[in-house]
Amino acid sequence: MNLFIFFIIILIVCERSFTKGTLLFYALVFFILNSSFVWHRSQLSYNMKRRELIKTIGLAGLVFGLKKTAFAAPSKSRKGPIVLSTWFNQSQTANVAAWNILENKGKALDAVEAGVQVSENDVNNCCVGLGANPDREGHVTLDASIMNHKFQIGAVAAMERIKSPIHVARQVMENSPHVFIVGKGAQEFAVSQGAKLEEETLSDHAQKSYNEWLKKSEYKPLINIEKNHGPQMPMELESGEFNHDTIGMIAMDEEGNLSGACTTSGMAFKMRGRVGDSPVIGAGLYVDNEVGAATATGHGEEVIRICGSFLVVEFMRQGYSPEQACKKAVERIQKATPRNPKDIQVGFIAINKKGEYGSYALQDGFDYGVTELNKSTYQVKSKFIL
Ligand code: SD4
Repeated sequence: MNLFIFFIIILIVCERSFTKGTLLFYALVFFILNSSFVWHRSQLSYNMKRRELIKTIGLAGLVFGLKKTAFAAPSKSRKGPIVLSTWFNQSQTANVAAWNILENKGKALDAVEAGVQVSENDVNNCCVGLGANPDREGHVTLDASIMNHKFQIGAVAAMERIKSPIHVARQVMENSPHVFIVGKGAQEFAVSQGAKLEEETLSDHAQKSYNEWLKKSEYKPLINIEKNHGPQMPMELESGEFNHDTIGMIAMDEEGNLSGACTTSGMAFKMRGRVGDSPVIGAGLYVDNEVGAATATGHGEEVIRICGSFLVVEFMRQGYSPEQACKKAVERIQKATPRNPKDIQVGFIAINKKGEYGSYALQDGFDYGVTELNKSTYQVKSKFIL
């Protein structure tokens, strides 16, 4: 068999996925090797000497090695570490916790976990952690997911009385043979990992909102906490602080590795057992370390419908910028939803491997916070399509 055809077959067997770039690369390797072979054949009257053969194979090996280094190794971030998270008011404190880790050359995974834990620990947060609004039967049920740069994932859903669902999600990822544990099982797993089973009480603001909600018992998620307020999602707390929503955080560390975390109490006054997008890998969160990361906030049913965060990452893989990728995913929701798009809100944030980031929302009002080198956390108001 022609040596070079054999060599190309070996390359193809070694490499399972093909992008346009990969195919072009193989074409180039084949061209170089084949030209070299033809030249040798003419020079050596079809009798290739062993020494020349070794040289040619060496050259091919070198090219193959260079290809692996250039395309597959995690590239170093050009911008240094960066972290972004949904809803600026949460980002201001959450990103700081993440940044403390990133600026000390810590890992993106540790940063996003520590970052979103700030919101989980904030008893005044309407929508994250045990202080958040309950379901329609008065139970606070929490969802969370985490993903690192090696496609390792962990998630919990509908978990009650455990303070840090993101930490349990990480323990599912690292200490269990599974990737997703829900309900009572998630709670038991958390306790087995050392978590304290907290009292089942509502925070003062959640109790007040719930009492208010019980008067009508209507399930009507508000499209945008930034523009609307009421018993389902009080915009302003008694302290004067503004309430915000699910926190999704994505980060790139000094090494250029990406990770993400997402944690929420879900939609206030949801049906018992309802799970949204936040703990569903591919919906509320996705990370592909060769491409980028994305996370979502808003009506989880709509994000799940289109595998939202995965879709954003796939659009970035196709070459779209983070903002364009988010926009295309939001447009997909607009097209796919059986509801009136004006009645729902969804927002995505995304970052690519170069450290470029962006967002898009269905409606006005979504914002997020970004923290990077030599800059304090700044607000970015998302563009929107309606
Ligand atoms: C959910 N996506 O459970 C979450 C809630 C949220 O803005 O993000 N609200 O559907």
